[in-house]
Amino acid sequence: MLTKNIEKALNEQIKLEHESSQIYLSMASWAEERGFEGVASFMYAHSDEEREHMLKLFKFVNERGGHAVVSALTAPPVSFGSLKKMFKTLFDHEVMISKKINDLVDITLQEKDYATHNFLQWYVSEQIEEESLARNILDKINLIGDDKGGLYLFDNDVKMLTVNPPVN
Ligand code: OFO
Repeated sequence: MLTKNIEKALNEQIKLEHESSQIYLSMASWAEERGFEGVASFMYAHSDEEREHMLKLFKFVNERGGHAVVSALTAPPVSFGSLKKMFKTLFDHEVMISKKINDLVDITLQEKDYATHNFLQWYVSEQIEEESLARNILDKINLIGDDKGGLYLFDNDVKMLTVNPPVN
């Protein structure tokens, strides 16, 4: 059984994962409109993965006797400036999400909820992967700068990247 405090914190994380999905969907749209098909398909896939992250938490809350809530979401930005700025936004977003996961893990320890603590370890590992992938992409794009040919190759490369293994 979840304590009210943990149920509330998990529902906040559900909202954040849902918002992550929306942010990446908006990035997909921005990239697709500019002809960056590889980046767009990476963002579409990433958006789906974030929805999976949200659902995994959602089902856990209900399984543990809580009530998973579908909340209103904050709309993501519509425009991202440049590919470089967009991937910096993505990286910063994932760093923020890692911090939220860590805070959540902290609450489970305070409340001695070891089942939720154990469940959250998947997210802890996931965030290591997400941050490292975002950092690698940022490094690449920083090397390329504004070179058009480089950006074309970069777009192709990004298409080959996957964020994570399947959730289950
Ligand atoms: Fe759900 O990991 Fe990214 O945000």
